[in-house]
Amino acid sequence: MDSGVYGLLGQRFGRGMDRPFLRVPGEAAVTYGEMDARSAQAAGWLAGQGVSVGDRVVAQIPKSVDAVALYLGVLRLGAVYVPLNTAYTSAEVDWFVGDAEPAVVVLDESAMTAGLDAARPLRSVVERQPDHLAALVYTSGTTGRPKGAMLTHGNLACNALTLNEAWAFQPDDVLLHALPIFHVHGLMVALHTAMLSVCEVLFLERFDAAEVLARLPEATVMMGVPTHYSRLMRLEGFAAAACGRIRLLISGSAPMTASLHRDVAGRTGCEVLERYGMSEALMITSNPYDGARVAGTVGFALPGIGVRVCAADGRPVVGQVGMVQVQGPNVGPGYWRRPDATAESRTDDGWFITGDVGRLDAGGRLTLEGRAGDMIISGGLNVYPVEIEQALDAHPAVAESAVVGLRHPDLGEAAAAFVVAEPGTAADVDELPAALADTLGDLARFKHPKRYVFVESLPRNTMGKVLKAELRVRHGRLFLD
Ligand code: MLC
Repeated sequence: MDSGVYGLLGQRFGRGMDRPFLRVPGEAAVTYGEMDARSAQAAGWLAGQGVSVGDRVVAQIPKSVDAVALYLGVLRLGAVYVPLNTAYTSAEVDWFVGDAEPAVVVLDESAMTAGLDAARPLRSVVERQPDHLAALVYTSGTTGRPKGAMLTHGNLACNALTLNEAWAFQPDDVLLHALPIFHVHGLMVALHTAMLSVCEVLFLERFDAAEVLARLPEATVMMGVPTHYSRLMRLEGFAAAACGRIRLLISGSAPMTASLHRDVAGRTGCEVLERYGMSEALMITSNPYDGARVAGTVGFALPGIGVRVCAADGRPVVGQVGMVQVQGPNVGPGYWRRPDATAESRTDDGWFITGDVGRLDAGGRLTLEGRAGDMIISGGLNVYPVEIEQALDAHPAVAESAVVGLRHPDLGEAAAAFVVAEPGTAADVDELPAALADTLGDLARFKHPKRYVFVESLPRNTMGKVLKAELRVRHGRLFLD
């Protein structure tokens, strides 16, 4: 793999340069050849800005054809792509820029597009080895400080090849793509897998259930998060007729409930294929393409990947609940400039500790049972309570707070804040949520609690630690009733 992941993709799509790649509804499809040329312009533009091999390029830009060209241009130049959620506030972006120390930060899409138009294309693909860095994908940390998960060319290439085969991609597939492209799911899993078979990608700007339903009859494969499927289920037209060409519906990034899995199958005749992954290790397990897709499970370790579940004493166990650990060419080398966090995430024998709790059956099928920490997965996005609690606690009317994830009919799980008002501040409970939302102004809106509950005190154990599990049980139906 001398020319890295771009070399691999190019080798495959080089056979079909005239074939359509990205098709935005209402626009002419961009062919593979056109994307190859555009990414060469992106590489030329970046080189003109002083970007060279190994430099980071941070991008916070809307989903577009040129955003894909920028990503591919970074890969072919041998630089390191750092995508940021478009919902991040400028305070959050400043933090990421400070941490990643990029050569270039792309925030203005139209200036970028003009830059690409004017750039001299750089057609060569820089030589890269499997252990060279290709991307940093930020995931928030348990201490509230985000960590950049490093992904190499080798990680991306091997995972793409594995998924392309496991999910039986063929040149006549049409992938319906309504995911954001600032995370591994929409950017790498979806695009690389399709590119390896030179497939067409129906490229929707965002997930709008009605629009997705309208486009579904043209597609053969869709990848989404459970919220996408639960939103589709609310539309009557989401039924077998709309899925006439569909051969595969894939779900990931958050657990799909067994009932949603059954409901989708009942309505469309398609058994959703649920898979499991994370930014640090790309895709880890998948339900089988041929074989039983069991609702509520995430299937088997993908070829070449080791998955084990370990008890508290570190012993691998079968049939019992324990910590899920992973090993393989999919696992990234660690967190950017955080050797402490990298070391903490590895066992002594080098397995990556996912932070997920699960159970393997004797046949190797994995069922996830929850997470070791407090992390909330809301609509496929990770939300870290400590970051929100720290901001809430800084408000003068707040004595203390605890943020937990509770079941939510749309988002799967959503953040709820339990707040103890500061005595004597005479906080007006009706006005407090608005005031607190203001306090959270530096944090992206998707992280903000969807509900504030004012309580006299927080439940604690004898050591004084807040019992979040008790809050989750006691208020488990907050968003459901
Ligand atoms: C949007 N909002 C959310 C949210 N998304 N709140 C909580 N959780 C979310 N996921 C809030 C906004 O802040 C805003 O709040 C309001 O909802 C409307 O915003 P929107 O942008 O119009 O939302 P919508 O388009 O409806 O988006 C919801 C969604 C989207 C579920 C379609 O979040 C989505 O596409 N999620 C997919 C995420 C994803 O790709 N994850 C992959 C991670 S990779 P307000 O208060 O301003 O009104 C990974 C590894 C792996 O995990 O295995 O795949």
